[in-house]
Amino acid sequence: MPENVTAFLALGSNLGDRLANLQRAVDLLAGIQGIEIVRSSRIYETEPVGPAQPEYLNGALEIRTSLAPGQLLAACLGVEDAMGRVRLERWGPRIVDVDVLTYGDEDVDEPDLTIPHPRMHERAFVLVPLLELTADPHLPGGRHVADLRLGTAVMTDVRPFAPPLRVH
Ligand code: GSY
Repeated sequence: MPENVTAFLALGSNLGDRLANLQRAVDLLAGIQGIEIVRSSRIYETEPVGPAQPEYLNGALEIRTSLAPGQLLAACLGVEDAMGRVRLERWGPRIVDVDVLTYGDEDVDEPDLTIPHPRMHERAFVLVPLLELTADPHLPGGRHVADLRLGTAVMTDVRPFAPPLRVH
């Protein structure tokens, strides 16, 4: 079993009671052996990226985990399934989305799992909450946040909506 590793997860929801969905995802994750939720970011309301669909609520979590990367992905998918997520359309609306963004400083390149998340550095709805939790996340391709040259425009489609989720 690996030593405990710090990982960051992204949360999103754009169907039903979105805030309650995100809190439920945290509660379910917290009940999984090998996952300790350390902190939640604040929650942001964000313009949908992709096809027309309702606005999302997005946030990020810092966790400590003894799970291997593939086990952590399985745990995240298990939470989505337990909450009744149905995968109809790849970029479509969803009750909940739980993505593994980073796993320590490791790079994972497996058929069903790429870490760091390959599009995380392009998405304000991921970066803005994540940067509340860590100033220098492990980004794809060895990038650093400074390389992204983020300006104030990063906040255009990302508005603070609610305080951090309860983690204990
Ligand atoms: O990639 C996760 C699902 N998703 C989102 C999201 O979480 N937030 C926003 N703003 N747009 C999105 N489009 C998709 S697909």
